[in-house]
Amino acid sequence: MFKKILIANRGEIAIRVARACKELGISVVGVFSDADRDSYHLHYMDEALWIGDSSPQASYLNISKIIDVAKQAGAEAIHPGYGFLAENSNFAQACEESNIAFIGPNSKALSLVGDKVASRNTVQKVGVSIIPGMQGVGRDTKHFKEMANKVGYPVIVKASMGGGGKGMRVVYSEKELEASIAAGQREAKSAFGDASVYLEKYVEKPRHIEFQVLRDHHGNVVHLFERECSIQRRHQKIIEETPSPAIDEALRNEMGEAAKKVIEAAEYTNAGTVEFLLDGQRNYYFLEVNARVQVEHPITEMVTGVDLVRQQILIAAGKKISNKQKDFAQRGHAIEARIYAEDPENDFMPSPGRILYLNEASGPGIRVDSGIYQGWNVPPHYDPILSKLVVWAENREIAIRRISNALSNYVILGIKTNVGFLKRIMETKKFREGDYHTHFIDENESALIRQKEKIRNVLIAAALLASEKNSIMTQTGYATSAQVETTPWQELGGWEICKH
Ligand code: MV4
Repeated sequence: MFKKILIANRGEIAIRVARACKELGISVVGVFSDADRDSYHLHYMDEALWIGDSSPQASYLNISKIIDVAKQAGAEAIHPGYGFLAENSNFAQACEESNIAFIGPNSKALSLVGDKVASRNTVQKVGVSIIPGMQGVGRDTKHFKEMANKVGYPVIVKASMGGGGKGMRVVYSEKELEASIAAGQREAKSAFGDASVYLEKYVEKPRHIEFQVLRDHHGNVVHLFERECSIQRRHQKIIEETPSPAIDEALRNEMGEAAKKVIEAAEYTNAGTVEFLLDGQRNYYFLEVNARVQVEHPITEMVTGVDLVRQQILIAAGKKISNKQKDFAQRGHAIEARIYAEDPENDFMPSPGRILYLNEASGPGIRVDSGIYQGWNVPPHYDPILSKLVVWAENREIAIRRISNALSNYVILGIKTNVGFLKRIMETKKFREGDYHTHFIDENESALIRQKEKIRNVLIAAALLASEKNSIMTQTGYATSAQVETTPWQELGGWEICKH
């Protein structure tokens, strides 16, 4: 087993990984940029090394610097977390060349799953269904036109080296096709340094369902069921839950087995996620492999009892997965809501700044994976995720009430957050019924965004009360989960102005 692991990340995920290391008796080396000198993740490290100035390029994306500090600290392995270098095959290769274990798949598997066209071909060979479309990259306009006519409009043009939604163009008719190809190529070139694009049938209003898979270096592979991730905005997931309200036992087993086949075909090791689209007729199609521990991994941990980060470390150290597929089961229901420093009323602009007051939710069945503390200044340089509120309950209905109450009790003052927005999603009829798809937020955005006027009036009233009566804000009760309509007062969390 490793004695020392370097965590090449920051924020809540760096803390999550540090916990798994400590529980294995492994010491942890943290890294930080100039912007992260006071960051919470450093409190969880046995030692911490500076890797560069505040820009991600100079620090958390700086391959040679991270390898250097890992060597300097004597770390035998690097955990990349998610984002930054987590799926970068050059980074995995640099680790391999330096004899440092990269806690993830090897560089060859990373290259394969990073190439969406190559992945489609690999997956098709093992008999897992892919969305009808091109086998390779598009050659010329004629090739695109022929394929579009074959699969029928609408179609979607995607970047071969893309993923996560960048470089995608939906095309509704032949007259838009040529311009969309050109635009897709330009975007792909600038985002991924590779202009190749391909075309497939566009699946309208699908659900996004992904399967968690683990595969060791001895050929053992298991899946840990699905996560439903359809509640997203501009390709950024917001709420995830498991089990998915959309699939039954038979379909779950079939998709889980398909996910394992994908991972085997790619000769992929460690933890990975196989993404599928599910259409309105319950047909599922392979979309892509995410080669990292994902932001939403805790919901799988809550219903299976498996510590995924611990498993990642054990697999990287060469250990065998000792359990068989039949040993795993889903128990109860888990939901995660991602808490961001952003302003839903202002087009979700990032809202960095000082956290003046923080009271994170707690209670039975509540887990908060957090990277923040009261008094900390959220820097503007990175992804604005602050923490993740995760709940477990016996069933979906209770889990929704539990997370709704927990959101009411989650108080962050000083910066704008999406907490109220998340709570309003939980209160919609469609979410409660489990009847939603990937366009849920787009279709309901205006209803989900608080009326500016209403909240402004409440804040003015609060300020007046506070100044005139020399009162302070005191935490008191909380909104009841039976409440479907929220008032701005409730969105302040369990607070009221009290005379002092
Ligand atoms: C699609 C699609 C519909 N049809 N492909 C978005 C991110 C990337 N992983 C692939 N994505 C999509 N590919 C076809 N042929 C719709 C999406 C999509 C989506 C997928 C998953 C989760 C959220 C999404 C939001 C919009 C579009």
